[in-house]
Amino acid sequence: MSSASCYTFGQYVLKASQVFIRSRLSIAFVNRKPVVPGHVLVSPIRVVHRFRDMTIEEVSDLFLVSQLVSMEIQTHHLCPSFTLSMQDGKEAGQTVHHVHVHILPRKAGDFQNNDDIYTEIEKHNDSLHLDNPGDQWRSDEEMAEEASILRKLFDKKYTQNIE
Ligand code: AMW
Repeated sequence: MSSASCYTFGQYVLKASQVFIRSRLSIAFVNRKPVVPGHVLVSPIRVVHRFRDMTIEEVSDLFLVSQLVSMEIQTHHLCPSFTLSMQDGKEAGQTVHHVHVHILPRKAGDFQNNDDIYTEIEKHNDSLHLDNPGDQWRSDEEMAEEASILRKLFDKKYTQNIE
């Protein structure tokens, strides 16, 4: 994985310790406030606000990395299914001004109704507007530990193919 000490994620700065894949045009990183265990994000490295603004190469890379992440996480978290989602624009619930794919591991019975996950994502977005949202964020150490476990899964097999 190429090194950088931090990355821009819209209006935020991500520590490199949160990132577990860096391809030529995308990064995959752990979420500071996951909706379900293993909820991670994939973004273009370039700061691109909207999906429509991405180049063909960026779209292709973003979805290849998303596919790769879901394949490995499936084995790692022993989860058979995923919800992949993208909120493209304020009215759709996008809060970070930088394209990102949410990858959410799913298991049988994890929500009373399958689509409740979308309500949870919505509530989760609302909570980003609380007075002290940082109270709900995971520590840098916890995120770094999760990323370091995930990085090992990808370093071994794939990094050379997606760099
Ligand atoms: W969106 O509402 O824009 O579809 O989702 C933003 C996502 O980014 C949320 O899941 C939120 O927890 C996550 N997030 C925001 N800032 C950071 C950060 N600095 N590090 C990791 N995840 C973040």
